[in-house]
Amino acid sequence: APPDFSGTWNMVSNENFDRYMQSLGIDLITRNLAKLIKPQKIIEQSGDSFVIRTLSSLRNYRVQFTLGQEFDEDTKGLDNRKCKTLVTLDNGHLICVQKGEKKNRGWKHWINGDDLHLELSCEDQVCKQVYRRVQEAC
Ligand code: VL7
Repeated sequence: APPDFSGTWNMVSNENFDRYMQSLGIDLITRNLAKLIKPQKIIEQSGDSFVIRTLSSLRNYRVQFTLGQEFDEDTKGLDNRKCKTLVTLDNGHLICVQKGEKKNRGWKHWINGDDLHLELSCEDQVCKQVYRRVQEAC
């Protein structure tokens, strides 16, 4: 069965985030603030439809999509670019391609136990993040 990404997930590790942000042209002051935060992901999945919220004290970002349907993404509050974005599910991996000004841009999510993995790519940089599931009260 395909995984259910739904839930609340807290960041536990973040590798190469600074160079990923540099590849997106994020200024030094913003990068230094962004490196200090540990965002939370809130994912709502129902069938092929997703809402992913990335929440932090510095910025919030929300993206909504249906698998296999390309859409216009505006990375407002992040690097403020427009992309043609497509997300697909391949062997339990949620794979996003963000076509636009930046080459080789996208991200991948997958689940391993209680961990949600995220690889963010832009140009020649890959940022590797891990989030841990927040257990809800019974
Ligand atoms: C994108 C941000 C750096 C600006 C603030 C940093 C605060 C918290 O694309 C992303 O997630 C996907 C997959 O889950 C769904 O949209 C997260 C975060 C990387 C790049 C830009 C620095 C300013 C980040 C919103």
